Amino acid sequence: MKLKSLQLLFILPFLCLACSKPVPPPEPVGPLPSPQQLAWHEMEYYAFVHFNMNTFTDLEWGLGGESPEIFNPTELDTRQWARVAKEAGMKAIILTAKHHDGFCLWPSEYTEHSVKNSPWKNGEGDLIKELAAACKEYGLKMGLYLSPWDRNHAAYGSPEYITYYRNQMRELLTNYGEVFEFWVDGANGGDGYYGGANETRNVDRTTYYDWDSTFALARSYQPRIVSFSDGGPEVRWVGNERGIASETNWATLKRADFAPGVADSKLLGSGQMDGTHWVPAEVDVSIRPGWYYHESQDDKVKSLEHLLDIYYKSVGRNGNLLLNLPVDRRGLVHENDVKALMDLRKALDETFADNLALNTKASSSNSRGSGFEAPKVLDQDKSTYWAAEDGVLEAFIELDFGKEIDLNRLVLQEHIALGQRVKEFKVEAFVNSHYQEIDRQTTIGYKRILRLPNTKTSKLKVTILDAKASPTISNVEVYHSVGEPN
Ligand code: FUL
Repeated sequence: MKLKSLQLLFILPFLCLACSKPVPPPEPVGPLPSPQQLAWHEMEYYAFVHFNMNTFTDLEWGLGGESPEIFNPTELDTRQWARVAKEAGMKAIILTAKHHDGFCLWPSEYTEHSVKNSPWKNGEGDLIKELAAACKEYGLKMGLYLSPWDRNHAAYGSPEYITYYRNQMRELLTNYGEVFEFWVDGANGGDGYYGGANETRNVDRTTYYDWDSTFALARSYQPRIVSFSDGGPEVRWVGNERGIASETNWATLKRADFAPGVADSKLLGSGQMDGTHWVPAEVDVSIRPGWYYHESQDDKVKSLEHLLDIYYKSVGRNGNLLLNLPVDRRGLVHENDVKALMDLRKALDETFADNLALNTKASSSNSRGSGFEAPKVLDQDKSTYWAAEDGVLEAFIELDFGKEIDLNRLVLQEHIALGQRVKEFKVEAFVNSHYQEIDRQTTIGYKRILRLPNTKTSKLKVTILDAKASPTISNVEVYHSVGEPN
């Protein structure tokens, strides 16, 4: 008898294992990101480069009648751009292949208004080719900005210009290897040179380009590309050029209500919880006041404090940061900008060096079971996550540090492959033997970074207060920044 019960004790766990069904993952809550968009989210921080005719005319918007003779960088070095971007921790460079004045940085077959008629390399140069090679060498991705508005082209405003625009798009997206992002801005129509007509031309921004077909063409040339504009289709503008995403930032949008140049900037900032498509926000901002280089702004490079603030309000608010570097007349990222970038990198590296959540104990008020328990938020595996049971919209995760520690930064990530869910959450610290609220916020999304007050605590609790469906959290990190202004 004794032997029998012992045997049973031994066999029982195996029997249970054999009969217990694996816990299925939660059902996704749409809209969902595409694989391209998931890869895009992980890029987080990359460079914009505004370098073109305006660099030499000291303008922000050229009229279109500038002579190609003016374009003449003396020390152009895309490898310097790529080295700087890489050392700054950026993942890509997006270049203004053509801005509103219409000058092309590659020898386009469809116009004379390009580098081929400039003194740079005796008209033999191709800046896109050079950038593609430099990005490849430094392990960066390349993106291209092709302004829809063209103040140089004689046919701007007519159907002929759309053919021209699409031909140029094809050149850029088929001749230079992989392009990760196609960038379309919203400025469109107005005064221009227009082949010498020197007049005002306006277009219907919603219909003129037939954007659905134009973006479909981009995808046909580069299946892994994401296209950016005020309303996506894959990546949206954040609604301002100050480097600030809204605190509430849904990656979802009612896409049909937006078009390049037709956008409600407030809605672009927050996204729409009930959006029909996954269209996450990209935060574009320049490291100087202007997008283009102006010597007069050499001493107006943003301070470390300002750049850190931008980082927390972009990457820290579920947006990607596209930080613009106005390459100078030599064709180099200016020394002052390089210094600012490296200072930012150093500050971020110091702050995020030591994840205090590692080796702590994580528990939760609810979990859907095996494979979805609280410690999954600490395993540094982006494919695993803590999930509450279906229908449970309020639940917490608690981290027990085992001793009192100092902290002031919290990183949270949702498992967005199953949709963005969290609507509201609070953060509490265990101070003087009881929990005290230290922050309360709305959305999380791909990534949320909170600058918390300096706090001494032995435990931290993150409570999801409301969500579109049971929360799925893939990552929690805790830090103590000492060098940064808090
Ligand atoms: C805007 C343009 O008009 C600016 O010149 C700049 O390129 C900015 C990034 O996009 O729409």
